[in-house]
Amino acid sequence: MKNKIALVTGATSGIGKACAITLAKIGYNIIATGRRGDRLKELASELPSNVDYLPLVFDVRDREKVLDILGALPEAWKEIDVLINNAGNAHGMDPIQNGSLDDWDAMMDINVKGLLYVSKAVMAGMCDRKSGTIINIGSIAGKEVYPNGNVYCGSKHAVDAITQGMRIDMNPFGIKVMAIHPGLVETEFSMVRFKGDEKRSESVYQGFEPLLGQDIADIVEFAVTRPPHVVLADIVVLPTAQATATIVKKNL
Ligand code: NDP
Ligand code: 8X3
Repeated sequence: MKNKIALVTGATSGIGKACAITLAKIGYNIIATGRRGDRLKELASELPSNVDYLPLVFDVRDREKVLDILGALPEAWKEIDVLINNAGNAHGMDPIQNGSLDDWDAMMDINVKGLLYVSKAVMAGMCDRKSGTIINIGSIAGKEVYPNGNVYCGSKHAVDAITQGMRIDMNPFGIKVMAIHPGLVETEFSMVRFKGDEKRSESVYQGFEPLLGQDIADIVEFAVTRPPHVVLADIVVLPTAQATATIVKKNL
């Protein structure tokens, strides 16, 4: 039997990279996407040799490119079984009256519209085949709103609502739709949010044990290995030290 296929967006670091490696280890052929082609090339050496690998370099904001590239996949890669919509980031963390328009555009264009473009390209085949699993990576920021989180929280609340809408519309096709909403995960996320400020980024994860990308990948593995009649619809996962988006027990 041929391997199933998983497409993971934002597989060049953090949660997406861990998901790609984990899914490969359980026998999925992997399509990994991101803007940093060098990182996608390096990922090849971290995947087991018994699976196939297709790296695709594109920006999820580029609607035409997303639809062109995913609409013209090589024959052997067309039937995607699992889509992990993971690409995304926070950009800036300012009171809304001081927010940067560029940051707002980035978050809405990547986290919301990028997820929609990729989904649009992949859902058509899943609907035809009446099979597939879509896992959207949301956030605790999609369940709560916290000070200065304004637009990032808005983008992740949108992911939550879009996931619920997808689950309803995909229901007649038997397609599983789920969301994982993590709390604090130590990745490159804070370096992006704080625009390369290492000290500020490191301080986010100091004084407690944050989640790692692998913790999210473990949930993905559990989700995709459930029997056909089971979908994990909506998962919030936090570090034990975290109670809400803003309450984190730190020993500093
Ligand atoms: P990272 O910064 O480590 O990874 C982000 C990934 O998204 C990278 O692979 C990056 O690839 C990709 N990406 C970002 N912008 C684009 C773009 N325009 N086009 C294509 N790919 C893009 O962060 P995380 O792993 O933490 O983040 C992954 C997801 O998890 C995000 O959706 C984030 O919102 C969510 N999340 C993160 C949490 C955390 O605390 N870290 C908690 C809750 C949710 P490249 O730069 O190569 O394009
Ligand atoms: C990332 C986690 O708490 O910074 O989505 O919003 S948080």
